[in-house]
Amino acid sequence: MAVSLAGLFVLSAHAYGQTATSSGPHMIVVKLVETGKPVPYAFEPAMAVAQRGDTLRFVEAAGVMHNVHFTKQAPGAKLGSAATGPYLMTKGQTYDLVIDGRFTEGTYEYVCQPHEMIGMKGTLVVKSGGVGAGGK
Ligand SMILES: [Cu+2]
Repeated sequence: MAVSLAGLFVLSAHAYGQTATSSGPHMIVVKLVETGKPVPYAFEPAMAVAQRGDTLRFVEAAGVMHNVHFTKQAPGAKLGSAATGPYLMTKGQTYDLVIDGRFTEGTYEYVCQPHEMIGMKGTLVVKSGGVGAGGK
């Protein structure tokens, strides 16, 4: 009983300042798709908005080699090895990127390295996760 009450408290603290339907960490799915137009491959959707604690899940949906490589990070961000994700090859394969303390608020841009030249790119906007999301 005490444990579940504590859990509820954490959830409601996280939801502070959010809309009623937005509570707790989210799984945000970005598919790596074959579109045919105007660029043959794309991140779908091309823009994702996340908060600290969310997970960005990239899903291989084309069966073509893709990855996620950040070309722009928000000031103060320290993605480290997460700046370049592993190659995804097989349909349904996923790559999860947790939006944790490595990420600061701001705008991030990423590309798929094999398809950077043909414009396969995406944008990630990280917004404040509310209470306690401050880093140092
Ligand atoms: Cu690609």
